[in-house]
Amino acid sequence: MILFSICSLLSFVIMLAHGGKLPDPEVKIEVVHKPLMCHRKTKYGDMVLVHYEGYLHSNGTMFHSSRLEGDKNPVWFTLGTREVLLGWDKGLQKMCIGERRKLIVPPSLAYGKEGKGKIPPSSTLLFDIEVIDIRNGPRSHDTFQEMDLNDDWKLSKQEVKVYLEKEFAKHGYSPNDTHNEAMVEDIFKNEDEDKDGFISAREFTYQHDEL
Ligand SMILES: *[C@@H]1O[C@H](CO)[C@@H](O)[C@H](O)[C@H]1NC(C)=O
Ligand SMILES: *[C@@H]1O[C@H](CO)[C@@H](O)[C@H](O)[C@H]1NC(C)=O
Ligand SMILES: [Ca+2]
Ligand SMILES: [Ca+2]
Repeated sequence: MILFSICSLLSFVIMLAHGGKLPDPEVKIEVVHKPLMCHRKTKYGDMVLVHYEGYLHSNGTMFHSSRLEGDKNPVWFTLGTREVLLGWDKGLQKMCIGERRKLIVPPSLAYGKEGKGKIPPSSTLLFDIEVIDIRNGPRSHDTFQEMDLNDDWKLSKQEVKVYLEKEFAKHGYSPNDTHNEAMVEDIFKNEDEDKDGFISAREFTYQHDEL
């Protein structure tokens, strides 16, 4: 009992010491389920496949469910690139395949003061999210290393071609050299900015603005 009150006194004092400045808005994360086996964890730039439900935190109204709405398929997104809500980018790091989390996302990391569609202005949201699959993002460091066969930190046309051939084969397309070579030329036209005949790591990871 005495220990308990000392602890709560301590945390009260710590709270006072932090008083004055408001902490950055944070996502509250609750791990609902974590699988025993975990071969890889989500990280910046990964493509992540999820099923999710979204609720208004105020009264629990569900505003979206990937399991019940649309084509009922899970959805892919790229983590950490603001393709989705900031609350997701922050709250879905280091997750295993099969892991489920509840996120409580403040409005500033969701739809803000304006709200959107079914979501009223300044809404705190609750998401229930399950990770179904994780893949290397198209521009990830891992993808670059996989493509860079001789580890010289740049991609030759040959390396890009080999990668394309592998990718096409993986998806069941019959090999077509003419087509692949045309694609490689096209890729280099766009990505090899300094025209030295190689795609550097910097050129590769740079996100080109869509025109
Ligand atoms: C929950 O809140 C939203 C937004 O304020 C409102 O539109 C909805 O009717 C509420 N639902 C219930 C069950 O109270
Ligand atoms: C290979 O690709 C070229 C160029 O895209 C196309 O014209 C040709 O029909 C393709 N050949 C085969 C066998 O699919
Ligand atoms: Ca190389
Ligand atoms: Ca280059």
